[in-house]
Amino acid sequence: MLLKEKLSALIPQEREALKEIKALADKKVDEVKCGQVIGGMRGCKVLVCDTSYLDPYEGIRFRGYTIPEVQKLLPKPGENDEPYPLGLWWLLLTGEIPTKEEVLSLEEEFKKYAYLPQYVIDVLRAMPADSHPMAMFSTAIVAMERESQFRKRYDEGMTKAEMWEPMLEDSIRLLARLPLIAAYIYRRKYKEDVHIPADPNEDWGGNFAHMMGVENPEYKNLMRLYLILHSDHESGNVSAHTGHLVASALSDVYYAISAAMDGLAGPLHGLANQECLKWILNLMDHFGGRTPTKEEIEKYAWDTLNSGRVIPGYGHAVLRKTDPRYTAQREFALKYLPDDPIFKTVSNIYEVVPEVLKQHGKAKNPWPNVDAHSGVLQYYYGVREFDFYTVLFGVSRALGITAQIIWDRALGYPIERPKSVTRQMFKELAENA
Ligand code: AMX
Repeated sequence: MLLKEKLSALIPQEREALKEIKALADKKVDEVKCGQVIGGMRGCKVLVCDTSYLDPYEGIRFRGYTIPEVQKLLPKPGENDEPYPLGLWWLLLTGEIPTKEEVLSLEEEFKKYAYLPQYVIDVLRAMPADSHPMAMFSTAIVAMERESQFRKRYDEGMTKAEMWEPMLEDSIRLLARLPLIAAYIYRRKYKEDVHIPADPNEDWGGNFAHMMGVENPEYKNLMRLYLILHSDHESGNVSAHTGHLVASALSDVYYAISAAMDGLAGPLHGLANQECLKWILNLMDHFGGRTPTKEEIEKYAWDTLNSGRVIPGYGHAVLRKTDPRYTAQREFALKYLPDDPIFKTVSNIYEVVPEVLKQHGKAKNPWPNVDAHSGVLQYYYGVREFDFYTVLFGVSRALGITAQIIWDRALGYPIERPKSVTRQMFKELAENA
């Protein structure tokens, strides 16, 4: 496999490079303030992640490339299409923009494992009809743990240096199936349990759109874009950090990704896309279904804040400007659905809410994040079941987390184990500092 060959060549160099950092073991890299610990470790430099970096004012760069650069440089199925999401996975793993041939080799590899075993279907069907799609998604992933090559090789006594190989194998097998699992959940829950077989001629992203049942080339493009945008956001966010933490105990990819999905399912993280479209549609309903004026939006935003709720899709723990993932989706909307009334509402909200949040004076970042825009695009193409939106996010986020934890094993990072002290000890430490 071309990707494995590439990684086999890269890993020894990167292990050597890590030795230079290890030699600096006694050097200070950060000072941690009391407020940071009590405040969810915000801003503490305690994680290392090479797949992407999130600059507060510039937004995400995947291996140094901005979103517009990735859109321009990664190979595409056709001239006017968005890139292959698996090209992004190649980039995250290797740091290099792949050739089309390299991406197609990965597409072929994925196709070998792109089937849904009956036992996974049975597990999903055994879950009560009102189970949240994220609970179903996470359960299906962990159910497949029995197939882990990593666990098998661990039981056979593989060395630490070999661990990245079965991690890569497990990741490919899992990622190959995620769109099938997600589409199965979608069609079981919302489309009368009628399922659409995979199309062997489609790429990983286009096939996902096809199996969801939206036969529209624009939606396939949107799906490719979506899968790229939500993939990786360095490693401190809840889902990526969970994946890294769980994998650090040498739990395999299935355990790590299932746990990561449980974190993504929180309303302050990935579930915000579901909450966000709900907020927008409630706002429109409140004004008789029409696009409300900016004054009306302003009043509605204040009502939300005054009732003690957050405005979903706005704010971010790291970002301090409009999320470039929001901007990329806005550009897609401007191209394909400029006159859609919900998109117009999203645009008006963008003009009003940052000012409201500034006046409110609490949120450190009044600008929109990725979730403020993703729902309207799905809704436009007919995917209107809000509680499914986080599953779409999850399929994409698994690209980033698997890339991160394959490298965790390649570099032999240890089990994560920070120190905790009692609240009293912590107070004394701060008072005596
Ligand atoms: N609306 C109202 N209040 C907000 C707000 C918003 N959109 N964003 C932040 N605040 C409030 C916080 O609740 C907090 O209030 P508190 O002091 O009473 O607890 C205060 O502003 C300070 O918060 P912060 O330091 O600016 O943000 P944070 O790092 O603690 O949290 C986030 C970041 C994203 C959880 C928060 O901005 C939020 O709740 N946003 C809405 C939900 C959302 O869009 N989540 C998606 C994030 C992206 C993702 O992971 N998918």
